[in-house]
Amino acid sequence: PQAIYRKDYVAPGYWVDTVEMGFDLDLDHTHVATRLTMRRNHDSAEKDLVLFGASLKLLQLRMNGVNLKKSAYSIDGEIMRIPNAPDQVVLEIETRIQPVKNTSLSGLYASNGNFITQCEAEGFRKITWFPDRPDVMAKYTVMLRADKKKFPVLLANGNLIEQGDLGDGRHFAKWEDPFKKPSYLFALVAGKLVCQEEKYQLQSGRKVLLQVWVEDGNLDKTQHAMDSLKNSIRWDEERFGLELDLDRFMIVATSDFNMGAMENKGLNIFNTKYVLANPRIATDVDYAGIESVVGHEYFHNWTGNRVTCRDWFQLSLKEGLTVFRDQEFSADLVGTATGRAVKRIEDVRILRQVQFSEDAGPMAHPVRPDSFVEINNFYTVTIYEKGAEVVRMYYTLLGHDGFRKGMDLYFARHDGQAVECDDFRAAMADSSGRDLTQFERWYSQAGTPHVKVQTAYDAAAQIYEITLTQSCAATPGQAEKRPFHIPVAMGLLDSAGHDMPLHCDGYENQSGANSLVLELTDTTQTFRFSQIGSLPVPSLLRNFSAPVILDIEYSDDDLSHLLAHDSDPFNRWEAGQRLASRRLVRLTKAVQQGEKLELDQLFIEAWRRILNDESLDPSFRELMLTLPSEAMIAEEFSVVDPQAIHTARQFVRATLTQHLRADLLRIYETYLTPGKYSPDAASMAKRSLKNLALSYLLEWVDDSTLALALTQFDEAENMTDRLAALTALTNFNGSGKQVKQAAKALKKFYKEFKHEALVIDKWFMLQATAHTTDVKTICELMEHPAFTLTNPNRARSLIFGFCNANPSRFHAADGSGYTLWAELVIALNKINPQVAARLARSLDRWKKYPGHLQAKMKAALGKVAAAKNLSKDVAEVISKALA
Ligand code: BAL
Ligand code: ZN
Repeated sequence: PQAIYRKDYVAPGYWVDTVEMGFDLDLDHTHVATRLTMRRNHDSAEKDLVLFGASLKLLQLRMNGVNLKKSAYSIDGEIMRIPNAPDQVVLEIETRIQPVKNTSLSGLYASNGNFITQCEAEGFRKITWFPDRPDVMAKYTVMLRADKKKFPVLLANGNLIEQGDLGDGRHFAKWEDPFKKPSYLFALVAGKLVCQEEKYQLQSGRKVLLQVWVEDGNLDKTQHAMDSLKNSIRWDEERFGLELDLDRFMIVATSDFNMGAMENKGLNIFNTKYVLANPRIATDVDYAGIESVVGHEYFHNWTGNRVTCRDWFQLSLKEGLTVFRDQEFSADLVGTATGRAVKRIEDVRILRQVQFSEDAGPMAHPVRPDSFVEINNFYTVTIYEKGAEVVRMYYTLLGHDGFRKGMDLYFARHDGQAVECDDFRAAMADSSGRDLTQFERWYSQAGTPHVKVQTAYDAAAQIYEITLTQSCAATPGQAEKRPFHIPVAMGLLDSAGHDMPLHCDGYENQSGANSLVLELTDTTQTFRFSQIGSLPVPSLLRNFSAPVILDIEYSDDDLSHLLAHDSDPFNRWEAGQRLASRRLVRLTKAVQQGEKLELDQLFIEAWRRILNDESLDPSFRELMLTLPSEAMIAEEFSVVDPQAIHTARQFVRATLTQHLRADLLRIYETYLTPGKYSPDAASMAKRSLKNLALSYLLEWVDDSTLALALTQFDEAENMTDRLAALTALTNFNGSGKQVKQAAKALKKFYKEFKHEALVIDKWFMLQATAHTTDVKTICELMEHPAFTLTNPNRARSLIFGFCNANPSRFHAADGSGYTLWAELVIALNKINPQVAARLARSLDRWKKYPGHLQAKMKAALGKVAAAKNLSKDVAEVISKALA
C-alpha cells in the first residue's frame, strides 16, 4: 500500500458551502441523495474537482443540472476526478449502500437493527462521494426517511427542523446543523431507542436540551452519563470560558463501536461501555471512564469541532489537547491535591506502559506524523497521550493563567477554521511572548528522550550542581535527534525531608522558591544552586513535568527518603516504584539463574509503613502499594523473559502478604464500605484500598481469607466489590478444593449477568488475563455461545485481553499464542480491518524477546503478511513490524 506524506499537502481544489442529503434508510439497501454547492478555491494548485468514495454504488452524478457521462470523470480506487469543472458547481450525487453488510463499523452500518454512523477518519466516503478531508467545512441539512415501526427515532447533527409522516408506514425527520463542519463529524442514528432528557441552563441563562439515547431496557443506566455531561458543560464554561453553542446535545450508545466514542457535532455516538452504568453492572473504574470520555467528547465541541484539523497529520492538535482537557476535568472534579496526584499517576502509568513501548517499537511516530498508509492506524497513544503531555508542557512552562491566555488567542484566531499543530504553538508563543521555536521538536521527533542526571556537591562553598544530559534513540526514519525543550520541575530535600529554598543561577527571579521548573534545551546543561548547607536529595521531574525517562542513580536510602517526605506526591509514588522495580529486576534475574528468591526487610517495612499510614489518602496508598506491572518490568530489560518476570512479581506479592498479613487484614476490615454504593472519590478510594488488600491476601491464601473473598463476592451489591473478589478468586494459587470453590463463583457470575453484555465482557476479560489461562482455554472460550469476533468489545475482552495483558501465557514457549494470534488477525481482517490492525500490533516488540520466541513470532507475522486480501490497515502494521 501507498503511504501519503504531510509534505504533499495541497489545499482542496473546491470548497463546499452547503450539503443537502436525503436518506431512504433500509438495512439492506439505503439510498443516499446528496446535493453539494461548491466553488473553486483559486488558491489551490489542484485544478480538478476531487471526490472520495468507497464501497458505493454510484447511481447518478449530475453537475449543474447535467448528467455527467462516464467520460467526463475518472475513478481510480477511492478517488474521483472531474476535470474542467466550472468555478461554481452544484453537484448532485445518488449512491446506494448496504449497511447490513458493513461489518467494518465505519460509514453507515447496522447495530442490533438500528442505523449508526462512524465517519472519522474517512467513513463519510462510504456514504457518498465527497471531498472527504477535514479542511473542507460545510453546512449540512439532512432529511431522513424510514419505516416508522422499525425506526421510530431519527437523529442527525444539529437541530430538528421538521418531522412528520410520509404515509405508507414511513416517516421523516429533517435536521439542520447551523455550524460549518468537516465531513468526519457527520452523524445519523435511526432505530428503536429511548432517552433520558433534561433541560439544562447554561451560565449565560440560555436553556439547552440534553439527551442520552439507549436501547430499550437501559434507561436505568444513563444517569451517570447525564451527570457527567452536565459537569462537563459547567467545567468548560468555568475553566476555559467555552459555552455549548447548540440548543440540543445528544449522546447515543451503541454496543457495536470501534472506538470509545465519537464527537459528531451535537450527536455524540458512544460505545455502550462509556455510557451505561449502575452500581450493579459498573465498577468504579467504569464510572471514572464514563466521566472522562463524556467529558472528552463534549470538550471536542471546541477543540476539534469549532477549530478542527487541516489534515490528518494534525490529529493530535485536537486529540492531545482534548485528552489534556479531559484529564484536567477529572482532576478538577475530585478537587483535592491528592485526587489530582492520583489522576496524574494513573495517566502517567498508561503513558509509560503503552506509549513509551510504542515509541520504542516499529510503529514509533512523531506526535505529528510525517506519513501514513492508513490513518486509522494513527489513533495511537502517541497522538493521544503523548500529545496530551506536549500540551501539558505548555501548561507547565506558561502557568495556569498563561496557558488560558494561549487558549483564548487560539480560539480568537482560529474559530471556524481547520488548522495545524503549529498554529496552536504560535498562539501559545504569541500570547506569552515566549520563544517556542525549539518546542516544535516535540511534534516532529519521535522517541522517548532520556535525561541523565549527575550531581556534585561542594560543602565548603555550599554549591550543589545538577548536570542534565538528554539523548533520544533513533526511531524508524529518524536516525538523529536534536535536543528537546524539556521542562524539569524539581526541588531539593534536606535531611529532615523539607524542601530547601532554591537559589539557582539563571532563575534569580524565583530565588527562595521550594520548587522550580528548570528548562533543559541543550544536550547538556549544568544548573548551579547556592546556599545549600547540606547534601540534598534531589526530587526531579516533579508531577512528571515531561514525557521522558529520567536516568538517575539513587541509593535505597535516597529513595526511602523521597518516599517518606517528598512534598510532590507524584515523586513519592515514583520513589516507591523505583524501590520495587529495582527488586523486581533483580528477582527476575534470580529466577532465570535458578537462584534462591529473597525479599529484603527494608522493602517490606517500607510497604508496611505505607499501608498503615493513615495520613495518606487510601487511593494514594493503593497506587503506592501496587507493584509495577509485568509490562513495565519488561521495559527494564533488553531481552524480555515474560515467565521469569511473572514469577518474580508473584513472589514479591506473596512474600509481602506473608509478612503483612495482619496489616492487610486490618486494612480490609477498616475500609469495608457497607451500605449504598456511591461513586464519589472518597468511597472509591476506600474500595480501592480494601480490594487491593483482598487481592494481596489471596496471594498467601488460607480458608479464612478465601472465605473473605467468597463472602464479598456473594454479598456485595456493587460490581466494583464483586469483580474485585472474583478477580482475586480467579488468580490465586490454592488447593484443589479451594480452586473448585472459586470456580463456582465464576459460573454463578455468568448466570447472573448473561443478559448484560458489558458484564459478560468483564467475564471474558477476567479469564483471558488469569494466570492459569493458556491458549487451550482461550480456544474453548471462543467456542462459548456468548463469544463472537464481530463485536469489537467482545473480541477485545477475550482476544486482546489474552494477547496484550497475559504476557506469561501469550508468550508460551511452544509459540501456540502466536499461532492463535495470526489466525485471529486474519479472521478479523475480513470482518473489521480497524480491529484487526489493533490486534496486529500485539507483536510490535517481537525483537525484544529471546531468539527462539523471535523466530516463532516472525513466522506468525509472515503468515499474516502472506494472507490474501489483507486490508491496508493490517498490511501497514505488519510490514512495519517486519521492516
Ligand atoms: N475522535 C475520535 C474519538 C475521540 O478521540 O474522541
Ligand atoms: Zn478525541
